[in-house]
Amino acid sequence: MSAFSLESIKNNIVPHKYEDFVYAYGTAGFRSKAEVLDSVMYIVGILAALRSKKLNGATIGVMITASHNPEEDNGVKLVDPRGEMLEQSWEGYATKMANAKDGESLVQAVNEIISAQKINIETPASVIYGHDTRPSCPDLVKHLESGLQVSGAQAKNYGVLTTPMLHYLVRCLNTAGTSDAYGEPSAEGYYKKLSDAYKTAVKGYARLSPLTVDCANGVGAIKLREFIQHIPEEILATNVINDQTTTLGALNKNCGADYVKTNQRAPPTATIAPGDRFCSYDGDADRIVYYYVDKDNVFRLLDGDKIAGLAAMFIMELVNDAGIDSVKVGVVQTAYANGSSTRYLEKVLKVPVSCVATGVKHLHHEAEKYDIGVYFEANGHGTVLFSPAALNTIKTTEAKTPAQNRALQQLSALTELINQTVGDAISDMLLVETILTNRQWSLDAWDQAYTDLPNRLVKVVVADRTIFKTTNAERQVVEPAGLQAEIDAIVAKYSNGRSFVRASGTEDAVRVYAEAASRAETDELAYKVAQAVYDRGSGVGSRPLLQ
Ligand code: 16G
Ligand code: MG
Repeated sequence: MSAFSLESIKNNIVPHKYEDFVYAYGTAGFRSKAEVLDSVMYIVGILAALRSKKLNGATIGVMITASHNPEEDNGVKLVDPRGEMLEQSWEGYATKMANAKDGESLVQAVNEIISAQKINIETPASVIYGHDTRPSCPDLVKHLESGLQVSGAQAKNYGVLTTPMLHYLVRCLNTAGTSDAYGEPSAEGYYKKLSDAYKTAVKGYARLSPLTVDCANGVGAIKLREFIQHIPEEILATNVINDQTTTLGALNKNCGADYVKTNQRAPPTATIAPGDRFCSYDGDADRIVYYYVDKDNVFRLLDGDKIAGLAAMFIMELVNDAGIDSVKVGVVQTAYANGSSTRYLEKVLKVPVSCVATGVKHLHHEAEKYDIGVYFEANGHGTVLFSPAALNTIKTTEAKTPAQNRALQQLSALTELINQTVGDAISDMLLVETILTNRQWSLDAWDQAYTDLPNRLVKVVVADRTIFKTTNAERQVVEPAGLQAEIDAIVAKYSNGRSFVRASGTEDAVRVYAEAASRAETDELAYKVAQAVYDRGSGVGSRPLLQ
């Protein structure tokens, strides 16, 4: 291991592929075509080392993935010591460093961070990293390693991982040997923690019919196969499909959670009949949706909103049965949550619901405000967080009846089963399977909680999406001026109408969401709002591009 050296940082800079390409650390880190990311990997290595030094040598994680994006894309994001996303105030540093085009300006950017953050560069740095199955990963890893090398970081490559496993490892390493130890910092440790908890949580209940898991031809296939070695088939039966992790071009192609959610249909590779149980992961296995076909062979999606409703319902009942009513449950959603789901949570479950801006980090932070915070985006990103106080109550309450004892044990198992660092497809799948097994419910039975309002998501390509500014958790537009009034006037004409617009954080487009009482009304509402966005956005071409 070498020492931190500004001279080396300058001399080893990786040139930018294109002169005019502008990099930005966005909702999911840096993400774009893999071919432009070499220079970014190098600076991420340096940034991760600086972040570790700033936090007294705590281990920082780096994950190389572009999630549900096509195979030719890639991306990279940093993971903070407790397994959360990189603190937002550092995103600007990442962007600044990534756009430094020569050694001099990179060193200047590094020096600015060191002085603004009062970093002692003598402090040791520790960084771990992992990547998904994309063919571009090995080369990108080399550039990352070069950045870690010039920063003198102690680094460890964990190889191919799901994103949530990397988050898990970071938390384990940083809590090892403390009273807060999260687990064994290895893939085995992760499998063991989750599988042991699952066995406890379903003990005494009959196993459900097999679950088919579409792994998007990504890393989830490899890791799920390893994981299920830890659970006997009499306890959990799975059937893995879309597991072609070495077939070029297969990743996320016509499969995976994003395909299913966006197209509202099963992947063409899935043969699905009434009574069958299916779920889909995305390319890095941090997101999941369930689905089935009803008796008339109509496709039914059980998305992140449905998972949130199921989890909140089950956990609230356990809290009640455990006699620990002081522990308050809350749910966090975004504006994309179906209106019916919000109504179900508020009116039927009577659980407090908060709405925050899109992006896991926003939901995660809001969920931390509850004793037990359930958070899910409609697209299937989400988890359940237990506060230290809630954990303590669950662990220390003495049961007075067998029923109370059982509820406390179940809650305790859930605290181990549910990934506390970030949404995790494998862990979320086990959560859903636990609840359905405890209830002996089919997917159809779960789906009865409420009926989704018809909804439509459209994309409008405009000249400059950054002029669209929102407030109130993205539910209202403040700029361009006048647009919100126009949307309000359009929405007012539709029964149960709701619509909002926001600039995408991952694509160059403005997204329009609409829902209303009927499919026809929903489509008309979406189209009218999209037209209004297009007119204000000095649109590209002659018509709004709806996708
Ligand atoms: C990213 C976010 C996801 C969000 C999506 C929105 C993370 C890990 N991922 O994938 O939470 O739903 O962006 O995309 O935060 P959009 O801004 O293009 O609509
Ligand atoms: Mg993902």
